[in-house]
Amino acid sequence: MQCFPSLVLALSSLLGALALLQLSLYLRVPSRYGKHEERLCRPRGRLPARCAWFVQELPSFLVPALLLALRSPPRLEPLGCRLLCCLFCWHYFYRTFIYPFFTRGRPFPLQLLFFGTLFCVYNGFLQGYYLIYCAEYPNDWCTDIRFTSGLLLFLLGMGINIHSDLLLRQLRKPGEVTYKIPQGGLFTYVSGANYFGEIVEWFGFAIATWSLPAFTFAFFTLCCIGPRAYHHHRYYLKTFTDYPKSRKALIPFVF
Ligand code: NDX
Repeated sequence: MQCFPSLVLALSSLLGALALLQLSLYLRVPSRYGKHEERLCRPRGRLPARCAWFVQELPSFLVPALLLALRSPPRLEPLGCRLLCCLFCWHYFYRTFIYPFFTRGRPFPLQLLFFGTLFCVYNGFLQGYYLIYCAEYPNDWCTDIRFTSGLLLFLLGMGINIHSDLLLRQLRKPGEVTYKIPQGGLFTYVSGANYFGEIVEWFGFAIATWSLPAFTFAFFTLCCIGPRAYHHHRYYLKTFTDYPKSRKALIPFVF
């Protein structure tokens, strides 16, 4: 396989278009899973959350890993390039092999699982293909301000995301499916603390890679889970009369 810049451009543009479609579809009505799924008790058409998240996220880890293994002779020089590919795989290792096995979430709708899996194949290919076959970085990229600041943001975002997912999980005992008011960590300031972390993470990745595919993916993430944070916030305000009034939806003190 070789690098086709026009393929990267086409796939990134399509991802950008999907982000806008996503925004227009889910700004007014949330995507129908988790607390926004109305028909909760029908097990048909749903997969247990553990299984669903594993299946859905696996391609985001597997596709870049396969591309890396198939690359002959191995490239990934300089060090900056190798590190960036590892960051992407590291996030999806967590999301595929760790997150699903601890989740206490409700069963996930099969239809969304299908589209989610397709999305992960698509994005895993785009990010992996670009980093492994196309990206060119100078040898001193690791000391470039874009790499270092992006890496810091990525790590900060990932830390917030993992910590917030943990706080959400601790709200339930095993087998429980009720919703409670999240407390602690960044939930003190926003209802979508896990989403805020994930968005910071992918914008950090985009800055560190300084690439069109990564910026488009960060934009997609914002359009996908930004509106969802807003809908979570509205849900909490509607459901809990004692919900903290100073808490924002997604961005601390701002929105
Ligand atoms: N999966 C990313 N679009 C998505 C699945 C849905 O990783 O057709 C995007 C991802 C997919 C989406 C994915 C892509 C676009 C799709 C969409 C479906 C339709 C859409 C395919 C792939 C589509 C077009 C048209 C463009 C093609 O019971 P429960 O499950 O609610 O329990 C929850 C629990 N919890 C609570 N427990 C007690 N009390 C409370 N108050 C609670 N609040 C929540 O915590 C869950 O078990 C858990 C987390 O819930 P929630 O709702 O806060 O997060 P969730 O949305 O489930 O995300 C989980 C993690 C989170 O860290 C988030 O940052 C990350 O995954 N994520 C999620 C979505 C996308 C994404 C990251 C990204 O874009 N980077």
